[in-house]
Amino acid sequence: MPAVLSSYDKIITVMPKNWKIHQSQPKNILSTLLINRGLVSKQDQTEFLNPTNPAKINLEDLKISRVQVVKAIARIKQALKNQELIYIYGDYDTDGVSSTAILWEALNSLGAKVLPYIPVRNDPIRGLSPAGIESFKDKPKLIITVDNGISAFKGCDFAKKMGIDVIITDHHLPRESDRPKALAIIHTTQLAGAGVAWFFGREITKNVNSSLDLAALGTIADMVPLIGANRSLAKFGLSQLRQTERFGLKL
Ligand SMILES: [Mn+2]
Repeated sequence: MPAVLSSYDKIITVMPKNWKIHQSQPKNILSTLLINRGLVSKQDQTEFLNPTNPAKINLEDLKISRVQVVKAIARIKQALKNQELIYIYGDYDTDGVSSTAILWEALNSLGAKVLPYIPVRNDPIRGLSPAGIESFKDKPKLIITVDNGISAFKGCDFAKKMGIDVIITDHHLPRESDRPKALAIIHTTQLAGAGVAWFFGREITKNVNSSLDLAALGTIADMVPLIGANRSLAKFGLSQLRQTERFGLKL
């Protein structure tokens, strides 16, 4: 016995044992486990065990506005045609870096002039900001935020003043009921930033297989609940991750 009880020991010593045993048929352990996770209906249980291929999930199911996606794609097509410089404005955590890579690859595959921007860790400014925009090496015509931007009022206003259009893609809860003045806002709280970027990338390129590995990485690292579309991205993305040719992700 240690001389001093650790806090864990104290908890287990003090805590009364109060086991709640769920009723279960001996043969139906799977059903019991699913119900304990809140998956009661047959449909929820089937979806949990056999997630839908993300290629088949509609934007409407994710509460992503198709009107905003169409508007954003029209602006991207214009940028492609005129070879305008585009910056993907990301974040430095795993979700932010994965999101940035997903959209950079999508646009690069179409021949866009596109650069990634990841803020420096410990920089007090995180998310689209005037200081971030000013630190760009070259002035872009279009900024696409990933995993940030839904509350970037100052960043959007500054970009506008500089003659730069902004497309926001984000999954964070908005801090205010107002939205920043951006050209288009692609937003849902149902996914991680990488999930939002993946579905937007799918709409831009019509390629349903690329970067699923990165979408899974961001989704899992951001610790969003692994149900619904997140589960789909995790399942299909993990199997792609096993065969990835990405140097940094190869085991
Ligand atoms: Mn995130």
